[in-house]
Amino acid sequence: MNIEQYISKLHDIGALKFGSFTLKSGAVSPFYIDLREMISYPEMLKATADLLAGKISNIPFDYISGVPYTALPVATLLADKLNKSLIYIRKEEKSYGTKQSIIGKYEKGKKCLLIDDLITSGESIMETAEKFKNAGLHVEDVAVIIDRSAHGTKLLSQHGFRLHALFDIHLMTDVLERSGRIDEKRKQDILDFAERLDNRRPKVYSNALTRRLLKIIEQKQSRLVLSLDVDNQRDFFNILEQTAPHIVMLKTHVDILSDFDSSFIEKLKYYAHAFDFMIFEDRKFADIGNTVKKQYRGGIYKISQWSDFVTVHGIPGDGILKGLFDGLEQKASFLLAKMSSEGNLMNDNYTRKILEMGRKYPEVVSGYIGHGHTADEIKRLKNKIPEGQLLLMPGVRINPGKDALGQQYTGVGEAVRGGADLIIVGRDITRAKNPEEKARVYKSESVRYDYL
Ligand code: 5BU
Repeated sequence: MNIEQYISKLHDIGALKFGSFTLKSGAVSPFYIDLREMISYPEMLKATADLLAGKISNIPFDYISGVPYTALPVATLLADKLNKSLIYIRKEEKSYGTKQSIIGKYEKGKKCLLIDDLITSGESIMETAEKFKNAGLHVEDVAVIIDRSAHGTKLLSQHGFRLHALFDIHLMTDVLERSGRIDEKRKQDILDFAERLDNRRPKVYSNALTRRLLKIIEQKQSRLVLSLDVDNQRDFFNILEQTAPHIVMLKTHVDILSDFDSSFIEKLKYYAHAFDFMIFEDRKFADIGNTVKKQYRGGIYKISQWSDFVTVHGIPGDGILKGLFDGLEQKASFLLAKMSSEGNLMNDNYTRKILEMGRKYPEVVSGYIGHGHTADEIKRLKNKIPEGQLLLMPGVRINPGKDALGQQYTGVGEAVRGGADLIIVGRDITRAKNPEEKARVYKSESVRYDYL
């Protein structure tokens, strides 16, 4: 069986499924791979071992190990074929007896080849490799049936492992499309999905505040920022109380409130702590360093005392960042790279310069406010964002459109498909009959393509 026949056969036996699958994270994937049932098809099990044997023929190793349960039968066949002995790590920790978690005889200092069914992030296979290493074995090579991540090879090589995959999702979709098993649209959906997963993979984030935000995203399974633009405290806290469980960050325009007093800040901090969200005052600073320094720390609002993040215009040059953040700890900004309003003057050249500026100050620039009308436009912007910084998108609504004053809305699906790390939603939630329910909808839309 050659690889093309093998992929087609995997589809025929139901190991590769296409449609709409809700993953553990709640994200909806256009494909699903389940190789467990392959054991019911002896010719497929044998073909897997044969193809793997061809793939690893030049690699020196002493033992073969399959990761239980799915890869273990394949590894057994391969061990038989190559006349190598098998070892494996039991899936469940043994709490009695010898406490030895590696099953099978081995000598320390020897090389072990790891076999798994598929890799997505590479993390679980690296964890297994670590256990073998702790037991005194060398693991350098990992062979899998499917590499379904776009950059799995790179990821593993950064950690000192070589990945050998029978096929990746590019080959998989090519073969299935050519044989008429999927159409071109489905193929594109699958490739897009995989790419988005890769974009969302944890990176080295620019500063401690960004990392905290990412942690909350993971815990709350939400990428929703609520923009709470109401003019009195009663409405403010009423809406906040209903929506707080669904948001990861609250965006304020504190100067909109007509009844602001210091109790507002105390209450706000209390909610942020109780419901675990961060605070972001959308102040859009835009003056010389000396002035913004005073605006940020002083006046009646004393923003620097309670807001984790603020928005900043790069137009005055990078002195604005020094003025704002010099001497402050645990505070960061989002630079305005592209506004959502119609006719705004931020052209591609301006956006590029803002990203260049932000790249130089990862400690105080957690990301950028950006906007696009389609997933592709957003994706193009997202791809330019420096590593470790985020893309936040306002002008997002379930239904695309405009308001009467030049605000432009892109559909939430486009924003999320384009790879926005956070979506900022205001009136569609705050003016809803039931803000709680609306926030819940945005929350689940916002993580539609996450893989956690
Ligand atoms: P809306 O009600 O979802 O339209 O509220 C959007 C919020 O985001 C509002 O507070 C704006 O001030 C803010 N915003 C924006 O809409 N577009 C931008 O480019 C920037 C901020 Br920057």
